Amino acid sequence: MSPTVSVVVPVYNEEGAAVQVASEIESVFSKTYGEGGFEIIMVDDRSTDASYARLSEAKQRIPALRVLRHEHNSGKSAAIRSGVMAARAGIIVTVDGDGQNPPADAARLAMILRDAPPHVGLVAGQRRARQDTASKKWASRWANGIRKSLLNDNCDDTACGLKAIRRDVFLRLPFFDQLHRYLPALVNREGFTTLLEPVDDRARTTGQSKYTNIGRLAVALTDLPGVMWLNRRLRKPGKVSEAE
Ligand SMILES: Nc1nc2c(ncn2[C@@H]2O[C@H](COP(=O)(O)OP(=O)(O)O)[C@@H](O)[C@H]2O)c(=O)[nH]1
Ligand SMILES: [Mg+2]
Repeated sequence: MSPTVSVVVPVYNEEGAAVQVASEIESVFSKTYGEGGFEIIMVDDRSTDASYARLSEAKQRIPALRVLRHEHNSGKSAAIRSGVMAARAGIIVTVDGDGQNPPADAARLAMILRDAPPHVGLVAGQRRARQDTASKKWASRWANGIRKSLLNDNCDDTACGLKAIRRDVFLRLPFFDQLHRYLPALVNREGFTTLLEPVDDRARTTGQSKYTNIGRLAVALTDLPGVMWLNRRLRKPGKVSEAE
């Protein structure tokens, strides 16, 4: 029997947090979805620390846990995509591997998507009070404002790691590095609706953030025009019918 929800967790150098994240997800999801109702797919992006070894070892204790590993480091979006491709459920929920996202919120987002009408493709978490540095919050507010006005995606926090998405919708999206920051815009482009849902955020207690403000600005300057180009090049065939 296939699970109802696949929890996909991108992991890069999170040896201090990854196993704890898997255990917390297991305890929350087994209550909500029951044994066999969910799977946890942790995708190690060729970490240079002990993340993969620790997760592989934790598989003995956590039956719902699957551990994938990339041959080459290729970024968070690629890790999410590998997890979605391997997933056995029709509903995916993504959770960061650093412990900042509360698993209870992940279970709730997946439930909202499961109960939503089919035109809802994505339920995107929006962090109420981000537990990050002031400079990161300021840069993020600024970047989100620009992206929102240019793409009209109505989303104030696209970088939130918590997102529930239909697997078939995700697989229809064009893939590029940093795709995960543009999910609302790309899901809307496919004709699906995005629901925004407030979630909590926790401070990072171990490891280091993988992103800097300058690094994110540099990729945004490439990606934003790219997504605008994708939107301009969209042509919609409307309903596709087949002769009887
Ligand atoms: N697989 C993979 N995951 C990454 C990469 N960079 C960041 N992540 C994961 O994405 C999540 C969010 O990254 P983080 O550095 O905490 O970003 P922040 O919360 O915005 O500071 C964490 O689970 C990271 O382990 C990467 O290059 N590959
Ligand atoms: Mg984080």
